[in-house]
Amino acid sequence: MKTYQADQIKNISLLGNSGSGKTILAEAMLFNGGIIERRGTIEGNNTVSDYRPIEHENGNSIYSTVLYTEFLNKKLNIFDTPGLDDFSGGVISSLYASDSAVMTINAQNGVEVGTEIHFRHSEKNNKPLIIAVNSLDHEKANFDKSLEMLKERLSNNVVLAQYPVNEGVGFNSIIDLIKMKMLRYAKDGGKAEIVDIPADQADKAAELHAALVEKAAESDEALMELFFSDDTLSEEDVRKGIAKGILHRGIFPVFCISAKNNMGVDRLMEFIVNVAPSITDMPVQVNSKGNEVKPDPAGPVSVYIFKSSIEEHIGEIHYFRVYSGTVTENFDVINSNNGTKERLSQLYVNAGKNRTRVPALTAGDIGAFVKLKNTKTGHTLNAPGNEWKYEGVKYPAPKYRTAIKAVTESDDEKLGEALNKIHLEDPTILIEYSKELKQIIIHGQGEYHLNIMKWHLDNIYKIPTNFNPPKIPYRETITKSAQADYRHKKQSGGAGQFGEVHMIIEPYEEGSKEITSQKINGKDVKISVRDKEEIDLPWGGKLIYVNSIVGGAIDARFMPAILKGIMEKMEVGPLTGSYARDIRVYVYDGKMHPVDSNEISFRLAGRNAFSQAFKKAGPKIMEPVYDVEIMVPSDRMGDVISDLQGRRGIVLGMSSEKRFEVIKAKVPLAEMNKYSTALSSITGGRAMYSMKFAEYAQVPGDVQETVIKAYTAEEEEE
Ligand SMILES: Nc1nc2c(ncn2[C@@H]2O[C@H](COP(=O)(O)OP(=O)(O)O)[C@@H](O)[C@H]2O)c(=O)[nH]1
Ligand SMILES: [Mg+2]
Repeated sequence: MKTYQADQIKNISLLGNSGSGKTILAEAMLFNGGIIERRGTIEGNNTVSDYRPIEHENGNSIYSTVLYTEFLNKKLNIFDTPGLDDFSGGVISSLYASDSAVMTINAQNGVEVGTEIHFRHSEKNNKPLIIAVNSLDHEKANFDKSLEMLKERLSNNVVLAQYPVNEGVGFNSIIDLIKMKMLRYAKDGGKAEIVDIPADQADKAAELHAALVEKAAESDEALMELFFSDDTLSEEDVRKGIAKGILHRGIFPVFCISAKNNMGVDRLMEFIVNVAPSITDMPVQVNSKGNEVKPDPAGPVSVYIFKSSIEEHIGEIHYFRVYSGTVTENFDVINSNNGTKERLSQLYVNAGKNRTRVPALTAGDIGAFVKLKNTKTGHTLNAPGNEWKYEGVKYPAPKYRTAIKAVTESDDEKLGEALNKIHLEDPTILIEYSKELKQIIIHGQGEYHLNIMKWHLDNIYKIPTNFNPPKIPYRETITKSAQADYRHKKQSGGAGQFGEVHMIIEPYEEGSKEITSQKINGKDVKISVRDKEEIDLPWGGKLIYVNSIVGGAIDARFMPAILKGIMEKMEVGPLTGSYARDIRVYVYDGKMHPVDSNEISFRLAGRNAFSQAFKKAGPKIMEPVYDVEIMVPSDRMGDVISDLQGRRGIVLGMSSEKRFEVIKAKVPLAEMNKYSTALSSITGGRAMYSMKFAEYAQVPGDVQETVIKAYTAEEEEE
């Protein structure tokens, strides 16, 4: 394969609802480029893109696949993405590595849930978008309806670049409004015969052409002036106008295809290679030092790894995008993320699992490395001397959790290794070994997402596992002040132990002031602050440790031992054994023994005094509360809100954003179990949401009772 230069390379993501024909379109594109000799089918489980066992099992793309093809002396790098929102990680990393996207629409259904969701991803990533209405050969194809939905549900900037002459069974002709010609295809598609527009289509074509020309003119002032004076534009100027309009999402041109019959695909590819942006048209990449990294083939080598996968017999494959320079084999680079040296021993371009070795790849291109030692997704490799990094792919925060356990304990280690591999291939699956909850918690994007993960554990790694309800990381705190004394004394032979601690504890809040006196046993006791330690607890919240000892009742050297004792109890709250937080402790009095006092004695006295005081101080359970943001079509807003209220959620606000209502709420984590599944069933899958930890808040009395009961029952079981 020849080495392509930046402006000859087009990186495109295929977006669209599941079943809209992305994978089949990719297949046709590879065929038209001569990369494959025959086109596979979904039913035959032999497409280049859906090559993984799980994809054959499901008849659906699960991961994004990197493919390439060559057309008209240009290179197209294609990212075939999964349509289901649970797998949006693959969509987001693909968009990151592309310069534009093609959205396939199933002409039977028009705009679907996944269309809206993917459109939104393209919007967030600010990538130009071309629309391909597919399956025009289907008996139920409805182009006009699809177009109407596109304009209504996606954008007013949707404009026809083509329309079908004879949609439905026998579909073979398209009017091209840029060329102002008709494209006619033979039965098995391929290359169009280009003929004049027939008389009966002339008026319609002229009218739609005018609309396209006007839209193209809108994208550029000079073109607009030209358009006003001449009332039309040359084909060249229309192309220029469209290119500009596409670039800033002012135009979403609509093309017509039957991916299955390979019709319209050649023209779509021609448009992509000639008009869609390449890296040189897009905003210049900026590295973490704020410097522009120009896509210069002679510049220093800098590549970003946007995706990794593990293939049988090969191991890890790392897919990269070249930001600067020309990568060649046997080149030595430095991984900027961990400082290690890597040798790029082999360089590939991929079409699914098929790899072709290439001598060089230049800025703007996409390729793959194998046999790297210490490199992972998200890392940057640079020519020695440069320590560039990039902002990188921003994966969605996890929003679905489950606990997982190997059925047989002896599989634990194997399970850990398998989970690491799964995370490497899919960074939206996060693994947390929670010491606190004594569970392995898997975080993902939805129930289906984690079920697919389990399928891999069962069938590929052969590790039987169970999913269990994940525990909630509760916290404990106190609601009022309390006092306790404790004397630890042991004098049975040998060296004795003696320590006595008097303490007051109270709830702590950011900015609250220390007390100056306290009534103890009917007497006002003055409390002064001699020394103070503010401890940021590893599990969140604070412990303020105040030394208020007067008259040397306890030596300062014993204070750390007392704190140690308190911390031991902070780790296992008295109600549910959860971590405690937000407490201020005053040690104001005590007693020492000239011989028997030592650290152990004070640690134990501190621990027990704290434990007793805690129980008297109105202990309360706190739970994690999340900020939840939900985007929902207006007609489902009421249902979503009442469901949130059933989850003890507090709606903080609502606002309208393009095409959606946005609901912001605070909801306890304990009530978010299986939320993605519930939300999907309330809205027919048309809502999206994200969640982020907000704060710990005290649980209501009835919930506290239930939680304590559950904890006690579990303790008894153990
Ligand atoms: N009739 C017809 N069916 C198509 C066409 N393109 C794809 N399909 C079928 O639609 C189904 C989904 O296609 P696929 O490429 O997997 O869609 P994806 O989920 O978007 O990747 C498969 O059964 C395809 O054979 C087309 O142009 N016409
Ligand atoms: Mg697919």
